[in-house]
Amino acid sequence: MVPSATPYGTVPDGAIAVTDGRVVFVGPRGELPSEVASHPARVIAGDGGWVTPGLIDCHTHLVFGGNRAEEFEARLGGASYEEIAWAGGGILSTVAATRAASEDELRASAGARIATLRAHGVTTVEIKSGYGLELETEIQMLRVARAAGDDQDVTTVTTLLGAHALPPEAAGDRDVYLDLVCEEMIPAAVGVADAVDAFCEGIAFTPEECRRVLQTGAGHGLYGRLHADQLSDIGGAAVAAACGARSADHLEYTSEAGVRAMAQSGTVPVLLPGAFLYLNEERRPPVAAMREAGLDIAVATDLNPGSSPIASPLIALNLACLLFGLTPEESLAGMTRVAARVLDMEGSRGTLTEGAHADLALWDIEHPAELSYWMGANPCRTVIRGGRAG
Ligand code: DI6
Ligand code: FE
Repeated sequence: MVPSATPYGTVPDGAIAVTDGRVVFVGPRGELPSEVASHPARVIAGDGGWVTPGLIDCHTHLVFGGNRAEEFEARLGGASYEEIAWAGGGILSTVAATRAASEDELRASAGARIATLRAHGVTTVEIKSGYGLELETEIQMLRVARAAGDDQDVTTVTTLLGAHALPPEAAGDRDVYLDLVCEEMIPAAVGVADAVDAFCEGIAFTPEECRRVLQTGAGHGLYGRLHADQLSDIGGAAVAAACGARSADHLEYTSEAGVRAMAQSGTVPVLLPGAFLYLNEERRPPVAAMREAGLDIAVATDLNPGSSPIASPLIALNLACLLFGLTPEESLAGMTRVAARVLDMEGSRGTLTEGAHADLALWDIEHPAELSYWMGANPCRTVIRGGRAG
């Protein structure tokens, strides 16, 4: 999908030529350069299907041990996500299960989740740590994320989320834990992580604490992301913007001032409708204000065992439309071109333009709105990564 005045950037009866894993031509079939048209090394026929850039799931927590089906039952019985967190459950129960799992177990279960995403058109996935909350396990999660991506032939981007929750052994001493994150985890993550993230929330870390984490990350060459304004407005979006974070994610409670701050700093809003759905939230992110401010919006699964056990990127597209009012075109851009910007890959992935990586998905659909329209169907016929089908 090339951004243009044409809806979806559609090229009817189009052709794409690939050399050495990169797109070298995209346009009408009749305009294929003659040397390619007459001597193709290999042709994959579209047979009337649609080709889009491979989907980019720019926000997941898919490396974890165990699952939280019992917590799901408890929440259906009336317990709130925050009550469960304050009682030491929630994220901390996944921390216990993740610490108890072996590296091989984590790699296999993460690999199975990545394989599911790939089967639904994903060629790039961002994966966060945050269920170790101790140096060794946090770094192990990042290592596992990269290895599991390689196993499944999916490009991975990794994010250190040491500031996800306060671990039990910190015994409430926030400063000691933040020292561990900033003085040990962040330096150790250089080389295994691309970015740093924090959970800015009443049940997690304050704006001041998150600022420290993002600034320390930036000092080590890790760009920033922030879980912001998911359950309350504590000014998270503005903190992300002030720190020059590439994205602020969730944003249900973000104020107009927060939206303006993001527009000024170029911080991309990432919407995660799965978490909104599972947590039975009522407050919706300020999509109209974002559009008015000229912000492009990214969409992701937030795949995690607590607030968003959603392993389908297409369901996330569907929910972004149904729950947040995105158009199917905005939703698809949010998981391709805009998601690439979040991951510092703008122009090289998430777009079908000359020079971009040849990461493509081929769909058995008649209209691209079908990618947001079906729930539970999977029209993905083939995924091509780096020019190779598999
Ligand atoms: N917000 C979320 O939605 C995930 N993390 C976060 O900071 C949920 C993580 C979990 O509940 O395990
Ligand atoms: Fe998240």
